[in-house]
Formats: sequence, structure tokens, C-alpha cells
Amino acid sequence: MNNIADTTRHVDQTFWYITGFSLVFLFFITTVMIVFVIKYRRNIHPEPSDIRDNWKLELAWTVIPTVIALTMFYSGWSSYIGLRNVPPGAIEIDVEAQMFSWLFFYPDGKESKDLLVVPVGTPVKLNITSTDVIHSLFIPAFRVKIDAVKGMDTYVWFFPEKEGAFDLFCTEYCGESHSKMTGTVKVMAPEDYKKWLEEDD
Ligand SMILES: [Cu+2]
Repeated sequence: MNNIADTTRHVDQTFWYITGFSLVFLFFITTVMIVFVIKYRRNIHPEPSDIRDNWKLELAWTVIPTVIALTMFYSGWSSYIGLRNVPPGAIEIDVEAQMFSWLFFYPDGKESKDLLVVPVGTPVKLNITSTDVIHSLFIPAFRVKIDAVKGMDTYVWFFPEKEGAFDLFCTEYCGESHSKMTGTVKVMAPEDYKKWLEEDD
């Protein structure tokens, strides 16, 4: 079960990997720039030296950034693949976005509005569409976000690891009350989920 839940962590790892390199380079380049501006200022170094045809330097500044960029790509690509490959045994819930609410349809006919209820410890696949304009489903806690488009089926999947309530947003400006198009994901114990499914609306 553990590697299913790792999808979310892979997304975070990629984020920190890229942010980490960005910060290191920001400080490195800024420091070198400041040092050079002082050390090689015109009144000390009036004649600039010619550094053309330094193949070692050119090789280094080509190969090192290429390798770094490729590892960033690999990290992003592998976490993206994890987000797209739905594990077997996922519960499928249909999602309809509309101005300005989210409707959820469960396998046995139960429906809910602006509230997504799922059992803990089971992968969940959301099949998403829209009845009007373009919306976008965003559940930050599970690192998933995808457009809801009329006439098109999109999906996300996630693995709820622990019980609790998590925010759900529309993240595509869809009209006047877009900012009110929010909801909650409730992760329940499997018994409570079953009970909830059987309750009348
Ligand atoms: Cu919307």
C-alpha cells in the first residue's frame, strides 16, 4: 500500500528538488556577480582578459546544467506518471462541475453536493466533467488538479492516507461566484463511509 501513497510525496520531492537548485543557483550567481563587480572593477582591471576558446569551461557550463535539467525532468515526469496511473481497485466517483458547485455521484446512486466523502486507505478515482463552462478541480492535500470541461472526460486519482477534512476548490475562473465554488473532502473510516452511503439524503 505504501508506494501508492508515495505519489503525493513524489510531487513534493520534485517541488523541493527544483526549488532547492533554484535557491542554490540564486545565491551562487548573486555572490559571484557581487565578487566580480568589486574584484574586476575598471580602475583595478582596465584591460579585460580574453577567455574565448576555453573548451573546459564551455564543456562544464554545458554539461552540468544539462544534467541538472534532465534530472529535474526525470523527477517531474516520474511523479506525473504516478499521478496518471490509477492503481487497480480504485473507487470510481463521477464529478460534475457546474456554476457554482460540485456534484458527486457514487457507484450505488448516492449523490452529494460540495462534499466528497471517501473511505480511508482505498485509492479514489474521480471522473470529471462540466455541465457548463470550464472549471478546475483542485484538492491541495492530495496534490491533484485538473480541468473540468463540458463534453470531455478528465480524471484524477488520489490515495487518502488518513481520516479528516480537506479543502477542495474550483481553480479556473468560471464566473461571478467562482470564489464560492469550494467544497470539502471528508475521509472516513470504511465503516462510516458505508453507513454514510446508506443514509438517505
Ligand atoms: Cu468553477
